[in-house]
Amino acid sequence: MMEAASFEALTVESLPLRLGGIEALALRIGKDISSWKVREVGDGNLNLVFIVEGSDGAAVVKQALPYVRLVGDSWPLPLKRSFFEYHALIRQEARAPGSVPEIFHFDEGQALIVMEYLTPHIILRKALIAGRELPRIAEDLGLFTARTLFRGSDFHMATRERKADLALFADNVELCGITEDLVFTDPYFEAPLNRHTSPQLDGLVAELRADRDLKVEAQRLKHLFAAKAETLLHGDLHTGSIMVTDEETRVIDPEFAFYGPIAFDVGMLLANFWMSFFSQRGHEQEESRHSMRDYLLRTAAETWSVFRTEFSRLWRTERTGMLYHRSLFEDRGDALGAEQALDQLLHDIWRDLLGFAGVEVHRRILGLAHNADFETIEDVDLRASCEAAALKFGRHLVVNSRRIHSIDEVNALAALIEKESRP
Ligand code: SR1
Ligand code: MG
Repeated sequence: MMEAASFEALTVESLPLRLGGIEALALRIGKDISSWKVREVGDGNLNLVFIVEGSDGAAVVKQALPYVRLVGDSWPLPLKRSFFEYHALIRQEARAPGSVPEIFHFDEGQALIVMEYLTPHIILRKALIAGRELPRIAEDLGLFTARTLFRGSDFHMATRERKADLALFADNVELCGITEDLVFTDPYFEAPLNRHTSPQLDGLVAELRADRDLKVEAQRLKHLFAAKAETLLHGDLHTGSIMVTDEETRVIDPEFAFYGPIAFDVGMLLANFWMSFFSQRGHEQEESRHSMRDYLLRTAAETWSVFRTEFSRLWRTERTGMLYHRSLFEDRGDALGAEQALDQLLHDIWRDLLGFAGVEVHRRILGLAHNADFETIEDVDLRASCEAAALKFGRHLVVNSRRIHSIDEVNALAALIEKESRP
């Protein structure tokens, strides 16, 4: 039996020779490896990402490293995350066709995925920082979340198949562990790798860490995240995991995929729109971001509305799994019963997504992994003022999730807190 080659990280120099024999890649970009141009462009927290251009085209090679790139080899991380990413991408393509990059090749031993080079797409977070109003994202992301989350659940899948997937993704322990610690726990105490804009935020940070209601609710959310294996999540659906043009939206990077609550992906996504909203004041030196702020609130509202509509459509037309079986409702002439169950389910998702959104806002300002929306605001006092407003908003979402009834209410609250934070 042939020995599997042991893992070796690619470099710009070694890539053509090492990957030149992969037919799927050579077919896409050209066989003459001497003409391949390779750039390493990874700016995320974990992996290597190369763009490889040849005479006939280009492709992306993403390779996991055996440690957290952001921190270094003191924090080991299994290469197997690449396996989960590959399997999640395949399922997302099947459940929401056209929403993810095309996969050309996967090498489990080398933890690398060769995929479509998306051009002229840019990372959504960067577009929002630049003040671009992307016309399609609410519709595309509302559909993406509804379709992947509904079709990966026991509302739709055959239970044997879903349980097999549950078992497959249950092994993504370390990546889940990152979320469990970084999102739900570390922001709420002085964890060693935490940082925040100091001294400007010191007082507010101390207040939040002493806030019993906030901590209890954050732990309820962590419990939900760990125990409610409801559907296959993307697991890290922030605006850095989305690539856009005015015409198209693609979702990338599902290496955190595992079975968890539907509300988690939706909440994380909306949180990133709201963080972008609060950060806009830090980017408006040259031009007003008034219209951008309106656009972001509108986007959050439209994403949620598209999600609800599509999820409801799938509930009525594709509810083929073992939960809320039609034999109890439609088949007995009780379509209203199925509608009542749908209402209740959407209500639960709504409540929980508010909480998940709130903790996501907190962890991006108080924890290890910050986001460029705030980080690129050079004036530290201005940045702190934007962050403080977002922190207060996040606290309100987490603690009052039971008492907030509509996305218009949330957006009105965001607008009010943002306005009051102005000098
Ligand atoms: C140590 S990894 C930090 C963060 O980067 C990823 O994109 C996830 O959001 C994770 O929480
Ligand atoms: Mg990522």
